[in-house]
Amino acid sequence: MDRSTTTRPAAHRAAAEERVLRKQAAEVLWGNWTGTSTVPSRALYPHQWSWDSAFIAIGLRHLSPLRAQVELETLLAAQWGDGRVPHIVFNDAVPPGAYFPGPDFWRSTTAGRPSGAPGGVRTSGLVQPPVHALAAWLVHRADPGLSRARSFLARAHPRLTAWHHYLLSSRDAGGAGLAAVVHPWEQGMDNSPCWDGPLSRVEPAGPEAFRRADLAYGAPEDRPTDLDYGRYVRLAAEYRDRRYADGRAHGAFSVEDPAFNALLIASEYALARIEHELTNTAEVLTRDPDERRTRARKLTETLVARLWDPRRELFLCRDLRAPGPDGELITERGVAGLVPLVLPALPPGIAAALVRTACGPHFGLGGPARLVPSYDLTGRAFDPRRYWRGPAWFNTNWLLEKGLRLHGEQARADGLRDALLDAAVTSGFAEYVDPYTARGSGARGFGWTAALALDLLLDDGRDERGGPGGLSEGEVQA
Ligand code: 2M8
Repeated sequence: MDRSTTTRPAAHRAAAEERVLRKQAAEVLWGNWTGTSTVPSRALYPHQWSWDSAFIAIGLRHLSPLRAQVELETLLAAQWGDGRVPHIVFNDAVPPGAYFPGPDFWRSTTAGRPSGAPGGVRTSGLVQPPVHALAAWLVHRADPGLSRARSFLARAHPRLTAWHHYLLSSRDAGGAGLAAVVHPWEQGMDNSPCWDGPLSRVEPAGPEAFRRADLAYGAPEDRPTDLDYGRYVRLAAEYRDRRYADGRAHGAFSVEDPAFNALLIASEYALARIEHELTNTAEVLTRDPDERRTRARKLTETLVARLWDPRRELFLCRDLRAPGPDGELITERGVAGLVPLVLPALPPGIAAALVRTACGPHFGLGGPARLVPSYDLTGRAFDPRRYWRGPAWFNTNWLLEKGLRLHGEQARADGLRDALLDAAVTSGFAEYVDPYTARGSGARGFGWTAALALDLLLDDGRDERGGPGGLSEGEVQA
């Protein structure tokens, strides 16, 4: 595969259509802006979510680099003393009960105190995939002058470093060097069939333990079930009651996930770029950025050693609580297993195998599926409507578009880009869509759908000297 090709997608979309898309996406982002951050959806998710904010900042940078910086700064200001970046930062102006589980459930200011939860803002105690260093780098690149004037990177850097350190130390539950998640909400693909096995060991909390707010806005057949919620609540309450202590022995759910770890590695490369920029401009003295790049390459090797399944030609999740010294690989095929395509140091044979899998019967790219589904089209649990059990999502497809481009698959990337832009507009910037028909489900006016559509439209490829979208290993000169 030719990694040096960096052509831009064919400009066959009419300029007028692009103007409309841009205007509509901007309206979504302005409408979801609260003054300091962006909600994923005004109705369904009325607070700030961690990986949503990272993806949103990546799109927002094209409209307002300042707001994109503030978006990430607001999130990072809620970081805990142990380095974790919480998965939700609550807005106290939102009525209690508008979202479940709210701040009274998480009790971050009391139960989170031993782990250094902040006193001035209420948060959840879980985390989400670490897309933030990648977002910070791309936001910086959108307006380096503004970024330097505000010392954006210099202020973000220690927080991003502490965040990655937390994941690679406190969360290394498997002892092999990868980060483990302790709850499906942490990995972000909440009801993926990949979790059915590990969750079956969790005794669900009774219906009296929770009052779902999501069903007021979403159709029940598009959302997780009550049984799922019972298990989510049990796991989260137990973590809270352990005062959010991490450790190998704790918790009924402990999984090494390929997407979570691939995003951590992609963000390590971004952190190396950030450190290079900070050293160049003498804003701060940092460690040698090459050390971090070497670590990212080693982590890629570990990811392959721990999670690659050569037979399925896909990365799998490792269930650390399954019997055996190292747990067991979960044999379900989820889109998380394709996400390592974003990694520049992936062995070429594995990258080629991932492309085959994406385009084969299980994910249907370039064939029956318009967009890559969240789960195996032929899988026993496939459902084209139900949340992360089949529908196509814009963030995972955006990542795959970048990964395809990174590994020289320009034509496939162009096709996916066009399909994403079409689906974003025709679905009213839906939260997720049927992978075959692109019919929208879930929230409309969804933050990362609008942001990533904008990015696909407006990314001018400035980071493509070394590789697409800031995902390469190479140097990017300031
Ligand atoms: C969904 O998750 C939240 C819990 O964090 C929920 O269902 O209430 C997931 O799609 C997650 O990936 C996303 O970050 C969040 C907000 O968009 O919603």
